[in-house]
Amino acid sequence: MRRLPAIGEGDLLIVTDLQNDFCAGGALAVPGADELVPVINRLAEAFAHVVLTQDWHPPGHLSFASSHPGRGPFETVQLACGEQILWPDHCVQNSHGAGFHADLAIPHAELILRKGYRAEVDSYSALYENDRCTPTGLTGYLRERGLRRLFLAGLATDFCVYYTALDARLAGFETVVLLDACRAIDRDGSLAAALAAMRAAGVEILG
Ligand code: VGL
Ligand code: ZN
Repeated sequence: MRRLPAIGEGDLLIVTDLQNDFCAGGALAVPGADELVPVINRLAEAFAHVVLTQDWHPPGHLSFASSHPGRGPFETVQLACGEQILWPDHCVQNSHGAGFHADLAIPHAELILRKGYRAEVDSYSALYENDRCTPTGLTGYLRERGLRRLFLAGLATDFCVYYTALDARLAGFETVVLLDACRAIDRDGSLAAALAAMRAAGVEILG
C-alpha cells in the first residue's frame, strides 16, 4: 500500500468477501481477485484489529437469477426493498464457494461477519442489509470496541466495499478504501459511479 498512514488501536481493517466464488473458477469471479490474497495477508499484519466478512446465502436466495424464472444473471429486477441486480448462484451456505480463499491467512482476525443469510434480502454492506433498515450489528460492535477508523479491502469495490463505505460514513466512522487492495466487478460503469459516490460521501480513497 503506497500511502498507508500510521495505524493505531482505534483502527480496523475490514476484509470483504475474499471467498472462493469471487475468485478464479468461482461462480461470480471478480477479475484480479486472486492476486489480492497475498496483498491483503501482508496488509493485515499492520492492523491489530481485523474483521472478515463472508457472503453467506441460503439456497434459493432472492438475489440469485435462478430464483426468478425467465431472468438471467446481471439483469435487474424490482423487489420490495428496491432494485436488485440478479447474480449467478454464489456463496451458498457451507458450499466450497462460500469458503475463504485457501491462501487467506489472517489468524488474528477477531470477527467473521456473515451477511446475506436472509432469503428475501440481499446484504452488500457489512453494516446494513439492502433494505437499508436491518442492521447487522457491526456498528454496535465497533462502537463498543472503540474502533473509529475503518480501512476497507476486498471484493467487490463497486458493491460490497462500496455499500460498506457509505454506511460507515453515515454511521460517523472515518472511512478509508484501500483501492489497491480491492477489485471490482465493474459492470455498466459501476466502478466509476461507486468511486464518485464514495468521494462525495467523504470516504478517503487511497491508491
Ligand atoms: C457481492 C454481489 C453479490 C460482493 C456479493 O461481495 O461485492 N457482490 N454478492
Ligand atoms: Zn452475494
